[in-house]
Amino acid sequence: MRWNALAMVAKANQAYGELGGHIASYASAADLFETGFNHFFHARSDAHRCDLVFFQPHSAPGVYARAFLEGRLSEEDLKHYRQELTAPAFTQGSGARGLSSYPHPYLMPDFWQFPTGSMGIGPISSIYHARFMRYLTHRNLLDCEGRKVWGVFGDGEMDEPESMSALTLAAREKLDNLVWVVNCNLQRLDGPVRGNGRIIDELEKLFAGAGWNVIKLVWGSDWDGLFARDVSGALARVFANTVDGQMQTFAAKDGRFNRDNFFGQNPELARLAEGMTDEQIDRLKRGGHDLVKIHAAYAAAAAHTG
Ligand SMILES: Cc1ncc(C[n+]2csc(CCOP(=O)(O)OP(=O)(O)O)c2C)c(N)n1
Ligand SMILES: [Mg+2]
Repeated sequence: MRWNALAMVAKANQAYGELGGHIASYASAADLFETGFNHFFHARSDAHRCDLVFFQPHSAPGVYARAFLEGRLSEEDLKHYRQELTAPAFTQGSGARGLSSYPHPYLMPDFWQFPTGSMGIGPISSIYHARFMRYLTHRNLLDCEGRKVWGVFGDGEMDEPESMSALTLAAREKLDNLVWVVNCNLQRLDGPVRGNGRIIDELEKLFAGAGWNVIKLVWGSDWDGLFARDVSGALARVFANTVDGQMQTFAAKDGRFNRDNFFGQNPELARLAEGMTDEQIDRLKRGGHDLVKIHAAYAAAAAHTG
């Protein structure tokens, strides 16, 4: 799916260089989306009236790539990414309908539930939808018990005023039917989200302060052993002092660089990494790319009450 998403964007831009299409965003969010699709998001069925899912707009290529594997979109549709034209002259009789840049129920009514393309619209809409579903249930108008509203958003998107402005309403109304997944890849189009700070800590404070239950999924499983052996807290301390700009450098460099410059910061840390090869250090994952940890976080978030 990552490959097809990338190929779709690259081919569209080969044909028309001005189309654009965000290659890195879905690559970063793929594990977050797929864990949701495979284990948590409910489709409409006799047994379930369906969840509502607000997808990060510019990760749409990944959702199209998945729909293609499911047989819901054709190869011709994929070839018309960001070229949603229905006139036969444009599609050369291929039957392709084209795929809109961003989720858009007006352009693709049988595909997308909500428009999210203007960043911040998805976050605030998801809160009001969750609240309205509660309203319907409480007044016996429609039973929305067991249905969730999910939102998968970006860390840069959290800078939009709309993303933040209804947070306290969600807590006040105890909207435990609402789950947000904020992909803190530390990156936005124009650079790091917080070069000299730590976006995960900032967001934790903002959301917890507004009354939300916050789960930070930071480390992949292969860090568990290191944290267990770190009896003095050296690892936790060094991370607390590493800002996002530095984290991006560590992520971009290889195992040798990380042994020297990350674990090399003091003897305690260097000892922790002694039993590991450079390749193992290179492969240490962040939590957002560890399917087991993502599943555990989603399950905990979905089960939270109040
Ligand atoms: C209101 C608004 N402003 C600007 C944009 C253009 N835009 C698209 S993606 C993006 C950056 C998104 O960063 P982030 O939310 O961190 O997502 P990532 O790609 O890192 O997953 C911007 C500024 C937009 N879609 N909507
Ligand atoms: Mg980002």
